Amino acid sequence: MNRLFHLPLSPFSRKIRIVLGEKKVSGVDLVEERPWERRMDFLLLSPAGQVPVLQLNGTTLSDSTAIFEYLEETIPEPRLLPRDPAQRAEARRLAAWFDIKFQREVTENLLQERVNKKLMKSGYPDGARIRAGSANIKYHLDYMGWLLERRHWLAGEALTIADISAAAHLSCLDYINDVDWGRNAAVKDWYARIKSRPSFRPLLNDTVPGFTVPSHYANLDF
Ligand SMILES: N[C@@H](CCC(=O)N[C@@H](CS)C(=O)NCC(=O)O)C(=O)O
Repeated sequence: MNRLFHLPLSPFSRKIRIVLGEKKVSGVDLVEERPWERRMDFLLLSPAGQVPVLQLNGTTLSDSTAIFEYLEETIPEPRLLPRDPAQRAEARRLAAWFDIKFQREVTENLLQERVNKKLMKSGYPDGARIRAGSANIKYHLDYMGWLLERRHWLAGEALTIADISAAAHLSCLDYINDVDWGRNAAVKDWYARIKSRPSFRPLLNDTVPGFTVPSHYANLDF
């Protein structure tokens, strides 16, 4: 049985859902896993206790970058890493930018405080962290804008894992209305292009009880 253990508002889970969609892998059941419950059967699959975990054709994979690399190697088309080594390095640099730097400076501050704490029933949002996340996201959107005024996609002329990682994070933050799309026209145009891809659309139907999405969230033209 092919399964993806995920959480609807987990950027790393969304990243793998988009990759599976781009590579046209069908027949993967989505299983919602609340990692903080530390379910023993889940820990046996994922010693880190984190989503996503992908079970595909008898192989169990965890860590979104390891999963992505596995899928890129076993299902090479369409490519999500460029053929040229320098361009490939650029795509990996920017994917890591979002998975590590953006995650630490923005996603952890906003999503953790506004959503996860509520789901985990682990206290009240920390205003200082929310202010830090709200301030930091501006610099990241400006940097994305700078790139997208020079390139069609974040790492060059083709869609890569960098765009997928970035969009996975931003879509979670958009769910809680924490993205100012008016800040940069090139970023808004880029996100509208990603949003309308068939691989992305299923994500926009996710709902998390207790959180109301802004009206533009699932609107493909904003
Ligand atoms: N480096 C990991 C990060 C995964 C991650 O942080 N997952 C979060 C949800 S977005 C999680 O499961 N957190 C629970 C925990 O760390 O206990 C990846 O790329 O898959």
